[in-house]
Amino acid sequence: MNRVYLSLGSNLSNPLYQLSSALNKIKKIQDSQLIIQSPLYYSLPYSPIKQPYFLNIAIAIDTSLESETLLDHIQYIEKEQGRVRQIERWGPRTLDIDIMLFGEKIINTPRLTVPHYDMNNRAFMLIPLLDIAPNLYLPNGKLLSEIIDSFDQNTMKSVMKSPFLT
Ligand code: A4P
Ligand code: MG
Repeated sequence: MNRVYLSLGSNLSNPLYQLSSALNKIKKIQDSQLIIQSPLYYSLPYSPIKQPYFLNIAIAIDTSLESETLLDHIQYIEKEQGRVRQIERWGPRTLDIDIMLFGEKIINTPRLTVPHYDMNNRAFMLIPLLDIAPNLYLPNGKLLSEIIDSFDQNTMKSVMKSPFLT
């Protein structure tokens, strides 16, 4: 059994609906159990491209699935609800589910890089993660809260707790 931390984000097609629907599907993944979910956060897009703000959440699940089997499940969920049909073409994805951490494992396969390759720079991933795992050490031996302490003020301000209940 591994404790897995997932990051969910959406900035299109009713993000609140996208996240709650994804959570309901994650709860039904076989051999897995949802342990805890963070509050919901608004976050400014971490991207050079202008786009709407995101809603982000972090969750912990316990799973006895192999990492790539779990990835199959989350990609199926993304596919089911993650794209909106626009006129004559598929629009941008409305749901991102990333595996931040998979137990203590370090994974580098063609399909999977864990820990997530850029999570240490992403306040929208780490701040919700801190809510659900305040004493977490990352596989590089660093304490999560210490990484967040080193963020500058602008990075911190890019992520705000949402008043929506989840
Ligand atoms: N893959 C490898 N490692 C992982 C992992 N740890 N978890 C592979 C999940 N997937 C992983 O993913 C492409 C491939 O990565 C998958 O097929 C899988 O095998 P993708 O999600 O289709 O790629 P993408 O999202 O188009 O690109 P990328 O680089 O993953 O985008 P990011 O980096 O995830 O950025 N700003 C805010 N505020 N909030 C957000 O949620 N999200 C993004 C997406 C950008 N800015 C954001 C947010
Ligand atoms: Mg992604």
